Amino acid sequence: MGRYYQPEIETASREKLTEIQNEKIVKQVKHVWDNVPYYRNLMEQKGVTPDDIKGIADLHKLPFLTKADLRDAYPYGLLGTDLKNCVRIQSTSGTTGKRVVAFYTQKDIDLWEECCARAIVAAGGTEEDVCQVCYGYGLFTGGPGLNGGSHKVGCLTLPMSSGNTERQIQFMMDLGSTIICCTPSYAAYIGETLRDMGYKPEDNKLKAGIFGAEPWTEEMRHEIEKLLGIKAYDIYGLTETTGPGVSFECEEQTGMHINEDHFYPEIINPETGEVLPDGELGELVFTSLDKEGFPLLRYRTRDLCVLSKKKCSCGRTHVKMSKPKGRSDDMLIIRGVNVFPSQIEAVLLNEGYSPNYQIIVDRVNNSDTMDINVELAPELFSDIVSENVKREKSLESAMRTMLGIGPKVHLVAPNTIVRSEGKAVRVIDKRKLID
Ligand code: DLL
Repeated sequence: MGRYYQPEIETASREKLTEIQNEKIVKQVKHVWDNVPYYRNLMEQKGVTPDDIKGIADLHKLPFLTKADLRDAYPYGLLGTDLKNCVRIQSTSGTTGKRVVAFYTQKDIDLWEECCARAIVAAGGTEEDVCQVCYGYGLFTGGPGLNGGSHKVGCLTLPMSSGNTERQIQFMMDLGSTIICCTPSYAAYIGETLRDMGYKPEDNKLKAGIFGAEPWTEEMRHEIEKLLGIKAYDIYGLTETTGPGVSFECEEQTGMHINEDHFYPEIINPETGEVLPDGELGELVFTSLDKEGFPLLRYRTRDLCVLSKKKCSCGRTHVKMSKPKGRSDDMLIIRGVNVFPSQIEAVLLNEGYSPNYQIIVDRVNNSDTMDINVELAPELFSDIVSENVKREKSLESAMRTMLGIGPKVHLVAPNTIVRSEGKAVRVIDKRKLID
């Protein structure tokens, strides 16, 4: 295997790519119109029919899809084919109301795994490699996506899933892992643990890491590269489009090539929806060009990015996206888990607390922490310490059930959380995740 997994498409000329995209979008819009009444209805409201879409240049005529649509249509409303043709679901970590359930046919899985294989080959992967996948397996797309990609490349695949760092390290050292796939914060943690155990970077056989699912900075890249003695590659994706592998970094490490034969990207002004030219910062929107099970058109990711078609030294021609530079909604990513402040508010109200709270997110030793200060109403206030501790524990457990991760809850006295005159400041994010 050479430097590319699918050289013909990964290095295709712009003309060829546009031709492919034009052909696919016409078919895909027709497929969605015929099979997804929810989206057909949105098109009708906008007065657009498949006849209006003759190619990518007409894409702007189509309506957007948002997370709110996914919620409205939950679970089957955006399904693009008979359920009997689907072989898998994956889902986001959010819970009721915010959960995204995506459906895959076998063809969808194959294309997804090919996208991940492209990322692994771009990081130097071949059939000689031992690829340790420590993204979560299960509903989260990280483990299954990279696992499939690793198989396609022919690497010896270690389906470790996340956690149990001691076991991760034992397998890594005993089996000589050469590629590691996980969140950047977990990579840093593994690196620190190795160092604390007395290993030097040259003691492991790792050469590359494929890290994503959460924002990370160039500083963090350098730290991980130093700790593990590897080259660290970024990978991006979201459940709604497939999962990891929507885009990936090559050796130039100056942005992630979008697999634009499968996912057509646009950058829009998040306020007006207007499409912006390459080079401008805006919200990333994806149209899946060939997905059958969950064929989302013009899906607003809420990730703020810049696109660039500058020539890349790796030879790949696909457009590059910058690392996401923030979000146009209030979603937080904490230890790889997507968290919305509204979920926290829902738990508090459910449990009989006031909606006066503040979420403090930080990164300590490369691991995210989340503390929630919750103000007690005067009638709940108690100066019996054991009573408060009991309440905190019970709230922490309710939060863990809702969010999938456990924050630390601190009950605070009535009227101690500063009231804002404008929008309440619910989140204090002390992590410096954006360069
Ligand atoms: O995080 C898929 C994934 C798994 C990507 C493994 C990469 C590696 P979701 O849980 O649906 O899917 O979260 C998607 O995570 O909209 C971004 O805000 C964020 N995100 C994903 N990759 C990156 C990255 C997976 N490389 C949301 N850098 C997206 C920054 C990222 N943010």
